[in-house]
Amino acid sequence: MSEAGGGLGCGSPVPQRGPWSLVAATAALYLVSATSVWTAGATPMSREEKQKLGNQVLEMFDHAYGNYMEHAYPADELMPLTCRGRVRGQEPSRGDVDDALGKFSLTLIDSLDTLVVLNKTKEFEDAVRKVLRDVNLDNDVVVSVFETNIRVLGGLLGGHSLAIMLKEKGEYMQWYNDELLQMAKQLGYKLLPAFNTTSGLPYPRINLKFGIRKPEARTGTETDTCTACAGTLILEFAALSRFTGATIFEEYARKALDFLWEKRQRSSNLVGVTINIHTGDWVRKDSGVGAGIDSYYEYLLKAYVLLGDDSFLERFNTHYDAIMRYISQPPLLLDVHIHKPMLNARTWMDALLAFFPGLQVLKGDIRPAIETHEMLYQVIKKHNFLPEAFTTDFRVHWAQHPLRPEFAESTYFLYKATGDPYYLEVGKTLIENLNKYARVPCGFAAMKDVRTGSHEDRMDSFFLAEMFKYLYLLFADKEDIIFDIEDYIFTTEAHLLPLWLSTTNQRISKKNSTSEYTELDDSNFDWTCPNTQILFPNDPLYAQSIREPLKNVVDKSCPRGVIRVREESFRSGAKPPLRARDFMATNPEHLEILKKMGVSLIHLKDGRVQLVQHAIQAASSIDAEDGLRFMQEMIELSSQQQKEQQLPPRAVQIVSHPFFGRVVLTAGPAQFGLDLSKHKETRGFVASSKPYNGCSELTNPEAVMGKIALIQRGQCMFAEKARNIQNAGAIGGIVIDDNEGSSSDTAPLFQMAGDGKDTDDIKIPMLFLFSKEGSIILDAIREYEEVEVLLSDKAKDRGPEMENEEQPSSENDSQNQSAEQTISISQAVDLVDQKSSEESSLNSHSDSSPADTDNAAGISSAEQTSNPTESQEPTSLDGECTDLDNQPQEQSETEEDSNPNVSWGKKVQPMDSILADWNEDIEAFEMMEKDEL
Ligand code: DMJ
Repeated sequence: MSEAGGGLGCGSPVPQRGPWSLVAATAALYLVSATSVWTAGATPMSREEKQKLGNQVLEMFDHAYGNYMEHAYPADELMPLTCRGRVRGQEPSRGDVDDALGKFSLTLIDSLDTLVVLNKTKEFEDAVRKVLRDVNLDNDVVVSVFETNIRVLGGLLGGHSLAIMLKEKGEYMQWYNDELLQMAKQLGYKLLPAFNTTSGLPYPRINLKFGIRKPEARTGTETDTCTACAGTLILEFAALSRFTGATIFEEYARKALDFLWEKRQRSSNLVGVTINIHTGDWVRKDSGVGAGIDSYYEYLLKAYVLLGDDSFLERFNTHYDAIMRYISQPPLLLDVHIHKPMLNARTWMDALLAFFPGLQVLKGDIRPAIETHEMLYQVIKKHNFLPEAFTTDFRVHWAQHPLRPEFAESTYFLYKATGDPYYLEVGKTLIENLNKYARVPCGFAAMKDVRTGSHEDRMDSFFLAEMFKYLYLLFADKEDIIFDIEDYIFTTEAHLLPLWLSTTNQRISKKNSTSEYTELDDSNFDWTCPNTQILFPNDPLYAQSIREPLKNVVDKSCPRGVIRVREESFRSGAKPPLRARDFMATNPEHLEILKKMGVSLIHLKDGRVQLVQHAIQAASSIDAEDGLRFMQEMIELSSQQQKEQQLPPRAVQIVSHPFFGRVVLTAGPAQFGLDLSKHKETRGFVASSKPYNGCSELTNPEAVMGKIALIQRGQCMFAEKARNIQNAGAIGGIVIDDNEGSSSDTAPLFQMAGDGKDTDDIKIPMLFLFSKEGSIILDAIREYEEVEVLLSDKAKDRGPEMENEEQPSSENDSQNQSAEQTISISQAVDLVDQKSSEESSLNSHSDSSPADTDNAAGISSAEQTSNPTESQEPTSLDGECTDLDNQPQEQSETEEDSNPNVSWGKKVQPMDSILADWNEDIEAFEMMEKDEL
């Protein structure tokens, strides 16, 4: 997410019509006026230090951009671990994530205006020439309309905006003749067929060459799109219309926004996450400010700023009120159900919502912005990065982090609003963490798991479009930038559009007639801004005083209930509702409460207990609602326990020159051999075993003696390989998958099972790498011969000296998604297991190598159920807090010891699977609706 107005520019012609414009103009003044102010509380940062940090950002950008240009261009993205370009179709598909890739040199286009912001004008000139020379927008490839709009159309328009600015200055870009704009227009026309629906909402995907629906197009059958996908077009499309005079783009984008507005849920004024583009029905009725909706809200407010159209601000404010009423639970922002906005839809937050404090700054609502930002910062301090999702009690829910810029963006805007040097320190931490944990020799690699520090072979284009812009601007003084950033608005991808567009060609969009440039008479506009001190008290310690009470909100957090406590729960004398974590199946009082809530308890033959709720059997609608909440909590609890019983992935870190620990590979553990979570780590040089499959006595014991042996998967049991390399004197082993192209990006990791016999004789640690990760080590051997690795449960501090310092012990909150996320009123859900650990069901995991006997035995699924009342730390809402962060690790180890058949499923969820999980969540709520509570 990006934020408006670097830039909103109080000097921009914001029409002063009623209270709406006052709010935006107020925010504008924050951005303009506070840059040179600092407040007491945090120590001010010297100009030298700011410059040093700014230079560091420049160096980091060079490292990212330089490696992209050298090793990946003209491909869309850099793969920083394998140091090559990501070409769609040549790599295993990552699902929806790949829809951003259109074989149009995405990263180059997305980086264009960053080059100018970072004062790299020569490089910009060169980059523009390359775009004009090399980029083809007519490829037979199906791309996301949303991503192509924000990254490519936005990138071209941002590039054009700054190209004409430079040209006007008279030094650079003198040859430029609107070529980027012509490309933008060409692309705009390519996207238009997507809008050919009765609703006017665009199809989510389009074939750049063949459009929609034609047989060759391979797209056009989709029925749903996300709200943000349909509602994040207006800035780019309106800019395109106003730059070119072709009105159609702005009209289409307006029509889509009008439709979404009409479809808002009228009683809550919220919108759902996905909508049917033909019928306009909400498909997913959960509602938050993060994934799937985020930039819809952002664009309403920014459309008002850029286009000066009051109706956008009215809509934004209506939604904002609803967000603050239902979703905002400071410092948290929790998804709710659009029809039942007092019911939380989930117990976790996603990383995309980190843009929201920035948007609140633009709106002028600073307090909740400070609060949410502070909460997010504490999560970051704990995990070095913001995990893709984290729970309300701040545990990792999805552990990956694709170097998202939203938190940096909000940090920048809060600094602009408050002038508090605290936010400079926050930015410094972001820089340090990026260099320490994400920097690899060939760029910056996304984190696959923030807990282990392992990497993904991925550097998204938004990292260059957004992250470096916001970080650079954070430390820059006015004179460090060659143009006035206040004259521009940031799109969601941080592309810059000039605010003068607000008065250009304005009429064409409304009248759909002329293609002439029309200067508006601006006598109606008030060019002054209100005094922001009314909203932002004249207190230098204001921001600090808001942060202070939240100082330990993450570390000292009590786990929160799944559903917010309803107002009714506070009615005097009423007992608080029964919480799932307190429930005991043997307590008669609890059974009575269950009955009142319409929940029945069924004892299964195998000793487990099923809970089923029939809301109509509840004593009252309030009890029925309590019952729903109870069921949802129980499912969460059950799913959490499953996660806690599963082993987290391990890390293989290359520590020798030139990697120095900077490349961390996600590895699967073994159910036998040295347990790395207990014994910290094993470090050694690697050597390939002979035979490579390790299935017989090694013929090269002298080569593997005292080393970590590399063995290929297949042909015999994992344990047999381990014994053979151990007998040859190896101190550890890495099994590399024999399925070419397999990767933990696309395949679920698993544990290597024993051979069904006693494996106590195996003392060395064994880890498993998929083929792609394994080939990074094999390539390193080819290139550098001596390659040293560290096998551990979590990446260790890196850097030239690779200090052996220990990091705090890893959490065990696995990100594995339970198959039992959905709750159904009439559907039985296995929840409570009376026999606890005795009950475990064996399942063979999907073996990608059928001829392979490695996994023939002993792999179990995560289907073991357990009794929440026995294993969950008792925690009362108002009682003492238990630090859950340390708890699961111990719990897991105990369970793992007592049950060697523990396994874990998918460790990393690509975005499409995340969306699939969310779909499961929402199905549950659809069921709730049907039950008409
Ligand atoms: C960016 O592409 C944009 O900010 C978008 O709106 C959502 N998030 C990504 C970066 O995380």
